[in-house]
Amino acid sequence: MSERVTAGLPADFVWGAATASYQVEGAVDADGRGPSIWDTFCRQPGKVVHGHTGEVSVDQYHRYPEDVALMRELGLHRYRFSLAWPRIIPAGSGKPNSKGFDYYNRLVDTLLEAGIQPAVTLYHWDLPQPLQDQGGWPARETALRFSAYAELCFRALSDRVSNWITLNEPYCSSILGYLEGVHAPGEQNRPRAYRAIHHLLLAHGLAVQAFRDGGYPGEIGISLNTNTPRPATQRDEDRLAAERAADLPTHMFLGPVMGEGYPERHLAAYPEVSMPVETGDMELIAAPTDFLGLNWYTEDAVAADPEHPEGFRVCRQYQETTEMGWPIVPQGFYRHLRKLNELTQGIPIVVTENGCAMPDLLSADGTRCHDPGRIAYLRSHIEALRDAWRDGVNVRGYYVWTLIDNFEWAYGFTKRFGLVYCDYVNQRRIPKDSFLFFRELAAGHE
Ligand code: IFM
Repeated sequence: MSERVTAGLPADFVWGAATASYQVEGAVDADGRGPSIWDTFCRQPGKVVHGHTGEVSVDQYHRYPEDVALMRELGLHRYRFSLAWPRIIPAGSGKPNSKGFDYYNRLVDTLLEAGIQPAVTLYHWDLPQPLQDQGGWPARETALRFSAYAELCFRALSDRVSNWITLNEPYCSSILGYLEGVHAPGEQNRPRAYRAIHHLLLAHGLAVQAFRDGGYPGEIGISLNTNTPRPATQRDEDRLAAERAADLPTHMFLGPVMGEGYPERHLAAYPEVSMPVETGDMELIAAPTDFLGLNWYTEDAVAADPEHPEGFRVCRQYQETTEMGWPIVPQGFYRHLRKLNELTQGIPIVVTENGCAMPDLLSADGTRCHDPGRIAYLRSHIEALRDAWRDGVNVRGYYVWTLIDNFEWAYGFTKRFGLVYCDYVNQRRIPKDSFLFFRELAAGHE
């Protein structure tokens, strides 16, 4: 008999599932919520496939009791969700909206009654639109506003919430949002994107400082989508290309958080960029966190390319891909966990996202949903994580992305990542086979 997927993981290993406010809540006009940059972006023609928006999505704002019941059935230890800043402070700064907190109080209480610990992300991309109108993340002021918002959240929820994540994937907020223009707010401007990087990291540092100064109980960290591409060949130039390809996704974010500053080699490739660092910023950003969150999906192979400002190009790969077109490379997950453990000098790593969009097959009577591809992906990645743990990586938890199919940003509802299928016509929830697989796994049977 082959060994259990999770054999050897510690008894207190955390099994969770993650979502984000704009992706699941819907109810964008309910109870005084203000507009976010994603509401604006979705209204611009051609930005989101089929003109989809998060207006209704899976309506978790109203259907959270049903979703928490599903989480309980799944045996989750923790549910990671994000707070919508525009629900809590509709204008981004100034007067809070107590009805925004009412919702999160209801959600947190329902989770706790079900025996599930909340893990709260403060920012998962839904910046209040008024703050974007005042300059967005390229403006330093936004970081200060974030700090005030974070403090309000700690005060309101820390009697029941002890797991906090400041930012989710600041790479996406800055690079996809301000350089590539494929995420809100849809800008394409490298200097502004890099200013956004610094102010996002500053926002993180200020929130950690507010958390420590307030003496709130529990743990705080940041979720980064770092990755370390592999060289396509063992030639020296390809190895160097692979190192350089990690500069932006990994070292521009992890470097400052680990107290090592921004990677000079990367910045030198873009002379038009200057990081708006003020005295004391780097110390704030480097304040120790209790864990590092890792969001990981795929690994690229890269080769040298003298035409590229950073000297690399992404190569074709033979591996099968998910519906996102992302190659499935569980060994890459193992490699990256090992690398990250080195880079973070062993502080606890929590995988705050991993999962895949895969074809789902609904049974004719609509009661079952078969997704063998997702089960295979999850199994192979959790085995890679288990092997990394055995080989000394201090990885303490795993949150699957995601609990339920939802609004996949620029792809709208065309990509399904959930353990639960959602029929968007009638909001019916149907647990997929991968839901049953994950339940076995969290229970220690698989
Ligand atoms: O859906 C996203 C999530 O919001 C952030 N990390 C990647 C996921 C899949 O693309």
